[in-house]
Amino acid sequence: MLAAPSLWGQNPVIRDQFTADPSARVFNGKVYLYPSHDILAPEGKNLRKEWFCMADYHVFSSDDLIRWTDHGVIVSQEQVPWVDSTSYSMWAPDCVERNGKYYFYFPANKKTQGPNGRRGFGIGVAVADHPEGPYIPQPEPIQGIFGIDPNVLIDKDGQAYIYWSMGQIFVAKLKENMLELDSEPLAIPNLPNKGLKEGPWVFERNGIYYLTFPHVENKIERLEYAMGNHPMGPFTMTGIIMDESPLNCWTNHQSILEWKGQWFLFYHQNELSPKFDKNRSTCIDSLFFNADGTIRKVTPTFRGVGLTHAGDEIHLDRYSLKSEPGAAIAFLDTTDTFAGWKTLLQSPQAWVQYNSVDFRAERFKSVRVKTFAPRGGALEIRLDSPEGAVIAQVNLPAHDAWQEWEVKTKKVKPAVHNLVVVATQGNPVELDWIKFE
Ligand code: FUB
Repeated sequence: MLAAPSLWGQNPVIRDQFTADPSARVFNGKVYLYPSHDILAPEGKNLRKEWFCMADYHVFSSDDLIRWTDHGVIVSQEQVPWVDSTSYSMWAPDCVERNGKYYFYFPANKKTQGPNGRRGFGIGVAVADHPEGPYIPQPEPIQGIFGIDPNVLIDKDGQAYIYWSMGQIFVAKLKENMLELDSEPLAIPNLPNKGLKEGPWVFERNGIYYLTFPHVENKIERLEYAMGNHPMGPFTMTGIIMDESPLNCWTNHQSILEWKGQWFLFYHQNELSPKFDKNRSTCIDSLFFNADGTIRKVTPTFRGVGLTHAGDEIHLDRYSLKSEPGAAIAFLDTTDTFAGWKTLLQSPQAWVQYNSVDFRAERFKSVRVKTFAPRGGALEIRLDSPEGAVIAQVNLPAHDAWQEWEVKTKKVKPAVHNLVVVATQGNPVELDWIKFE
């Protein structure tokens, strides 16, 4: 059974569970997201409380990058014969399609010891007829791989390559059956020697092969890339795709895809778990190339990608811009971060701007606003910029519980607009959302 779709189009994109290491793929015109599923270590299982804990994988799909449907669990540690089901080690996966079959690659701790006496990580494959499953796991992991973070590229000539990491980044050819190696693993040379490298994601654009990966150049991971002319390299280190997390999340992990003419970077942050960076959430931002094929650095945003329909709840805490100082965000409920955030307009003329709101489909007559303002206050809603036309004014009598207010709006040209909400009085106002009706 499908879970109810989540409707955000803002970062993070999934808000009812933690989703890390997002591998995004386009299958049959839709975007499918195969992340790992962070949880808190369950009690009584002899697990490290401060470490990664992952028991299964969900798959999500979207046809607009805004509405995501959770198709539920596709593979769990209990279901795979070779996986140590007490290890909670189902780390970063990937999925590719070949000849109508879907191959889901995932790392996990093995039950049995390898030739080096270590249990360690193997990489398994589960196969399905549809991107959302059901997936049938192979009885054994891929022979010849000891590592994590599988990523598969099927090149234009049909040859498939698998990349993974274990200290270094490795590549090998895959056989036509997508289940066995067809060459000895090659440790990819000329990447930084110092600092952890993991999470390879390779894609091709205009004949250039991009090897992207998280790397600890300083204290925590940042996203870097190298460019080459062949899936097996040689690659030349080229630059940084995303700097270290402003929230100090130790890991990051990326996938990059083109969809409907735009390139996107999928990555993760710990914004829904600021105190524990092993509970991470998928974010999406647009990615652009320079004329010479190099990648422009991506700055993480709250706003994310896609339009927000004016008739939906517009959560301005995922703002595009804000006044400094005077505007801030905070969790609605610090004991339940999945409930999201509120916007705090704390001084006169404090404002937040939220870009790309779609007014094209309907004529709206009023706007509904949910606020908390114990001393009362006043808001103005302006169009396109902080100095833009005022389309609504909301006077707020003092109220000490969250309350909704509805006021008439001026006519809004049916187009995509940026919205700005300004506190026009000195009293602090907390804002949950606004929506047009
Ligand atoms: O999610 C567990 C590990 O953290 C992944 O396998 C790495 O890429 C890092 O994101």
